[in-house]
Amino acid sequence: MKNILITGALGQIGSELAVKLRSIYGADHVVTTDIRKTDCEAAESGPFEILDVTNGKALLATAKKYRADTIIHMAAVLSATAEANPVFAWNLNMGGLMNALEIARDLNCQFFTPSSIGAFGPTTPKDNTPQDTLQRPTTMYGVNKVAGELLADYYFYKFGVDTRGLRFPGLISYVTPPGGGTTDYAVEIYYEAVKHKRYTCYIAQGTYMDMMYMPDALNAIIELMEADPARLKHRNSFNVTAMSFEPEEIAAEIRKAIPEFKLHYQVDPDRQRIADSWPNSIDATAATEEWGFTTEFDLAKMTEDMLQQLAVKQS
Ligand code: VAH
Repeated sequence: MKNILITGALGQIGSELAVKLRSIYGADHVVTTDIRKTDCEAAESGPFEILDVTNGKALLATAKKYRADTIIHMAAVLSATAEANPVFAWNLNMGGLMNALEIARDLNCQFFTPSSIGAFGPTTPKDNTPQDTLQRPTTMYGVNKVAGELLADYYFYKFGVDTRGLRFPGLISYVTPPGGGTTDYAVEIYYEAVKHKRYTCYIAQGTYMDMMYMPDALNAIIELMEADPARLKHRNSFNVTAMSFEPEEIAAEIRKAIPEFKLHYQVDPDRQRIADSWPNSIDATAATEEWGFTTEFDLAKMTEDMLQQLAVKQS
């Protein structure tokens, strides 16, 4: 990877990935793009362009302007937003992806886009979900992710585009809060714990979902993109996870640092329905075997770092 274009670069993953990639490849070798500019390091530490990924001509012009040889396509809406606006989500998530894949084909770029545990549905085996299994999601986001996996694989098999992807679990970070996700509670709880020592959770007690701390997610993207293609039996997309927990478990970990922390519940039926359709835990063996996937952060280590970082950020 030497000239990287990131779409959706000011979102939860992109905003931290851009900074990390610039530290590795050089600021001028990573152009960040998003639908609007916000004051953040990802927009100000190197070249930035306002870009609507549903405008294929603009995306092509930007890729040519920066001589992109790698496209990291992050622009999409997440599960809860997609479920509330399914037609908008299809047009953005699939229209943007199609444009990005076409440009990767046209300009011979390596290509990454994330999938999600949302690509699985209620008929998928829920525990230790295999890499290769039934995928019949019941959400627009899940339909987008399965279609996206198939489309990215198609561009690999049909046109030889070097496409690679990861099925991410819920991602937790203290830099850019997520928006419109189902797993966002696992981020909000830390912010609220530091600010108010209490949190009202919209996901029901006992709801297990896979999660990962952002530093592990960023490393996974870079390690996958740098992996020897000859070792890859899969492309789009690899199961990756670091942990699986339910709200009470993250609260118990928080109480080790904030003993008076209180967790309440006010379940959001829409996001609960999405969460209930997803696995309890997934199996990441294929990622480990094919390109050495590992993680550094478990729930205890992540909680310690999140609370420390947020105490500084919110002071
Ligand atoms: C969401 N954070 O909640 C995203 C992610 C696995 C969850 O895809 O929609």
